[in-house]
Amino acid sequence: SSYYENYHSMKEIYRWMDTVVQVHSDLLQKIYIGSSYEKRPLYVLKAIHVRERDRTMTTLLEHFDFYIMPVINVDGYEYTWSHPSNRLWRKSRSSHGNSKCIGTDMNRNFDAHWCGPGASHSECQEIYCGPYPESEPEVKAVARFVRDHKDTIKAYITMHSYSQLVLFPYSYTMNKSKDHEELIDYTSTALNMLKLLLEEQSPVVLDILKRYESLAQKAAKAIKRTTWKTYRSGAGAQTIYLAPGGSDDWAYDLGIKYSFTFELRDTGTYGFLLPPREIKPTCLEALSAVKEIAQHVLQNL
Ligand code: 0X9
Ligand code: ZN
Repeated sequence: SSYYENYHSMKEIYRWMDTVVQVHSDLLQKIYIGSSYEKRPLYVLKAIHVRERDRTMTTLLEHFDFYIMPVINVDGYEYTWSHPSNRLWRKSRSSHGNSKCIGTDMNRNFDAHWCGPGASHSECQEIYCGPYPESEPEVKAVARFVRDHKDTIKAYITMHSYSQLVLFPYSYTMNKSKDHEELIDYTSTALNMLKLLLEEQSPVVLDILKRYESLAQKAAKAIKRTTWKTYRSGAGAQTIYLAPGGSDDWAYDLGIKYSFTFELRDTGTYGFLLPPREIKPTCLEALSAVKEIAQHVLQNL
């Protein structure tokens, strides 16, 4: 099986980053954005425009640069390899003060209603928010990078697993964000009923209905077309649970309207231990959703 059909250690991922930027030096740049608690480097890959085989990809890359951070929790990820009994380690590997437990939940450490309901002040909890916002060097590095590029960043997507969801803000409150209607499927629910009532399948009607479909649902539908997997969409807090301090909500409140969390495969059969054979199709479907979002952003520029 190929490189993309397997899981890799941090060492292998670092090597891979060097190789791809070397082989595709016309397309990719490696940007150092800081270092982790255990002093591992944090990198972002920048994909710049170049002729691609894929036409939509060519168009998108003509208009946008893509910044990709393969791994944010480099220490935690390495720890899952060096300590196989902790294969599902979630948090960072930092220690603050004289705590008896290690690690902060990086997705509770961003400065967005930091440590409100849905996060914990207890160091030993999986959803420990850390001693203060951006206490984790990895979170600080990402936040600084996004802040420094906020005027040019049009969309932000953070990849997680698992549950097969396309989530948008907010997760720190049950309240709707001001862009809720564009992002969610309120219209599609209403319009699907209308479609049923009209029993109308004419291209004109379908086209009108399509234009009112939410972006998150469009992304979920792109996935459906690609691999036939079902992803649900909705606002984070309303769809799964209240969870403050996440990077998506933080990026949204910074002014990045199109901010999403993808919860990738599966829905619980294997959960966090997704079999390697599912990596490639999962990437393929996620990419189709990314493209759908990028196209929407392009149309609404
Ligand atoms: O709880 C989380 O951080 C995410 N789920 S996971 O199982 N991958 O840990 C959901 C994140 C949704 N967005 C925010 N909480 N902001
Ligand atoms: Zn996650």
